[in-house]
Amino acid sequence: MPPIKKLLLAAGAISLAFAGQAIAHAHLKSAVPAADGTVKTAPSELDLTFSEGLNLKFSGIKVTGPDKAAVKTGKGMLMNKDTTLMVPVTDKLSAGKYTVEWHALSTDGHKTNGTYSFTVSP
Ligand SMILES: [Cu+2]
Repeated sequence: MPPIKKLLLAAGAISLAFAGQAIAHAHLKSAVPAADGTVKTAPSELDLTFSEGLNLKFSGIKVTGPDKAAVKTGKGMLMNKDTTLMVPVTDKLSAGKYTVEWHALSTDGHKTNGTYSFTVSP
């Protein structure tokens, strides 16, 4: 077998292995306000519920608002058997679109991250 073909096979096997593992990691299952959702009242906290328990020390969110301005958030805490990350929002959110960048370390030691947005209607 030519070396390049061996390499491609190995790469394929590795990506398959990762794809299989990814199912067991902490994925964002739901959020309040919901991902891609619109709320009429500015939220005073964000709740992110994951498929697995999290390690609080290495999990968190970064929120940015319209004009890419950083939104002040408080200290997060875990609920629901450590699967829900609750983060208080210190700033009063005005109308606009907000982006939540999250990162999580699940109790099985795997890191995941993602981004979603929600909108506060005027
Ligand atoms: Cu995992």
